[in-house]
Amino acid sequence: MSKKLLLKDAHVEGIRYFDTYRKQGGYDGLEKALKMTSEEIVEEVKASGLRGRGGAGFPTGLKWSFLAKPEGVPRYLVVNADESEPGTFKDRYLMEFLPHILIEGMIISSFALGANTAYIYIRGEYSWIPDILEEAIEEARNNGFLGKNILGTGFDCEIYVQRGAGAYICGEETALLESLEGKRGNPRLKPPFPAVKGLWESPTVVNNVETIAAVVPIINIGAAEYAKIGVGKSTGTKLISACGNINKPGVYEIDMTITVEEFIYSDEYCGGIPNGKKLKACIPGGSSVPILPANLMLKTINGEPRLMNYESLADGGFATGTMMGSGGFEVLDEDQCIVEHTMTLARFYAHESCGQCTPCREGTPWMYKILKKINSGEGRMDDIDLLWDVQRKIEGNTICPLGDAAAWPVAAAIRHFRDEFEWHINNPELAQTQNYGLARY
Ligand code: L3W
Ligand code: SF4
Repeated sequence: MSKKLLLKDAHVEGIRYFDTYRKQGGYDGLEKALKMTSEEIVEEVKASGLRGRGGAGFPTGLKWSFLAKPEGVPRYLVVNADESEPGTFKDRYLMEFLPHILIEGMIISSFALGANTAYIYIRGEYSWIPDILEEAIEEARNNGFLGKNILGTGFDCEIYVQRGAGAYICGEETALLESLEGKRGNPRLKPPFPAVKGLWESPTVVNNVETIAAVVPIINIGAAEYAKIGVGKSTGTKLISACGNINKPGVYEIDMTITVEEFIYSDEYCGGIPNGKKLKACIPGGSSVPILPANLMLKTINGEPRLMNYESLADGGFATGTMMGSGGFEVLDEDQCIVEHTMTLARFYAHESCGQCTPCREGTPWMYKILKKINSGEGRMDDIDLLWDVQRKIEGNTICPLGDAAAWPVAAAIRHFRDEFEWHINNPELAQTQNYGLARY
């Protein structure tokens, strides 16, 4: 059974509220942290090996140590709660059921970074969650953990919740900052990174909800204990939101030593595939990461069992591997059509492109158009090569990662499931009326 750090009290009735959270040991971590120096906390987070849980997996302690500290300039902590990646809903779970672990993590992190103001930027569609967060903030303040002179230490901290308006691009950290400043959420060119020039041109750390929540157990159990969980550079626990053709969709906390096979088939996690269907493919890290067919998903190219962690999922590069991403784990059974699925994703990215860069603005709708044509049985063989060519011209040629995120799923679908594209072209009448996965019967 995986060790639980973030969700250990998720089953406790009333854990959403301060009194219950406190009874379970909540805010002990903050009390401990306030007796440390900010440098000691940063060192602890570095030593824990914690990596950003939003998608990129960047080392959190390293990011914190990049924070510029010019005299007389405020610093900010911004929590990225714009969880919009299709298949990803683990931050929603944390905020809805355990809001205080996020608030506690934010206060510890703000203290470590020397920030007196912190923001939670939350996606607009999570319309019921800001009230939950506001209530938790109020409770923390009423109990002396937030506001002026926290626990008599002289440290002041305020947390504000800002709602987004439903744009996926605002999950990109610099678009988020633009939006938080009241502007249209267009990504900025990096560098400068937010750690140097972020919110209102001040040094800013932007971290995902789960990343900041993980700071609480790191302080509670200590970096050394935290780093013992997991394997290699995948330390600690990871939340995975599981969906698609599985018996038990939901949010699971794993230690990153379990195999993909165990995650899909064990009753502790996804509980297998309904109706005894076969596994066809998985997208393990949110819609932006490459899809992998079952054989490569369960075993690496060297025949080793594939593990649910950053290194193992990426083993083999994009030729035979994928990415941990945001931990949005989607399972596709043998009845699914990869062309249709890829088309749906392409439509999403085309809709969400902000339009600043030509390859993304023009390329994403073009990919959708080609996929739609192939899916509806109107494609030609050279459309597959055209689609490959368009995605190649987007990848690496844009301001922000949305371009790559749109290109990778298309590339992986062609790389691993070219036969399905060809089937649609060779069987136009069937393709017009039937789903590929079902048509094979
Ligand atoms: C200072 C340097 N800071 C890097 C910081 C940078 C950022 C972090 C990672 O995209 C991915 C994307 C999605 N000085 C620095 C530095 N940093 N060098 O490190 O940066 P980066 O550019 O690698 O990634 P990113 O822009 O944060 C995130 C993928 O995640 N994704 C998830 C998307 C959606 C969600 C969601 O719904 N929750 O996360 C899934 O794969 O495609 O590739 O903070 O500033 N020298
Ligand atoms: Fe906008 Fe796409 Fe360019 Fe990102 S890659 S800045 S979403 S046009």
